[in-house]
Amino acid sequence: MPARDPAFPYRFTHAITRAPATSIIRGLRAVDTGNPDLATLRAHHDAYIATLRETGATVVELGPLEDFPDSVFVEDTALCLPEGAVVMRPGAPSRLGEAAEMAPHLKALYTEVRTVDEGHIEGGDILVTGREILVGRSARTDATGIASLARLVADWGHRLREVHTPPGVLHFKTDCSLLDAETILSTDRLAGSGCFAGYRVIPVAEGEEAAANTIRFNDLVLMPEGFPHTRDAILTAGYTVREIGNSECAKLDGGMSCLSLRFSPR
Ligand code: CIR
Repeated sequence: MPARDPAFPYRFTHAITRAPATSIIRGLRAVDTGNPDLATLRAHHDAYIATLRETGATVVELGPLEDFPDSVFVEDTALCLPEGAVVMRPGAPSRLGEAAEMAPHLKALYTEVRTVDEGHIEGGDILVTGREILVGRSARTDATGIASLARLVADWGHRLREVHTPPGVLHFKTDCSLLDAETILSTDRLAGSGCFAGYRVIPVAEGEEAAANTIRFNDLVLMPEGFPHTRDAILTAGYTVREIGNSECAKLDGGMSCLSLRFSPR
């Protein structure tokens, strides 16, 4: 097995995004706070893509899928690793078909594409760090799905650690994100479980829990706008931050990580 670059979880040559469908107004949400405004959502999505491109990455923009209201949230359809991609098996019945729609696009960029074929697992529950892959059990991700993923990535040299997504939280990464191979931004309610022992943890400011879902993408940290205390904590720790509007995706429980698949295929 070739040596892995320790920066592999945050250095990327490629990203895949998907344009929001007009059907997104029927998208899943835990609490109804109103429908997203499509023009604003598209403007935020465009800013997100432009920021990914600013780092020099190639962004593959896929067309909207009207049959799948939540399909803008591509992260949940796959896990992308240097050695290959794994197509997920979303636990939300309305999202199951999104994974098959993603598979051909991954096959165009990777030589190895594998598929989870039992249980359920969504990409939002998976955090890849410099030393392991953390997978949160949640309402969308079950033990069978996690075991299936563990088998599929074992011969690529990846080790999975099962953890728990806090009750009432959609995905594991709703509450945390990777800032570098050893540093995690996390809410206190998640870090309090002890799942990040041995990592450096930067806490999300109290009352700003919705700021936990950021992405480190090459030299930038993309975070939702409107969370000044958490932004300042990330800046003080030495990262370069770009704030992106997320008011409309937030109505559907979506954040920065959900909007892209990020990878560097070998
Ligand atoms: C859902 O409930 O599946 C979508 N409305 C939001 C998915 C967000 N995805 C993510 O956090 N990875």
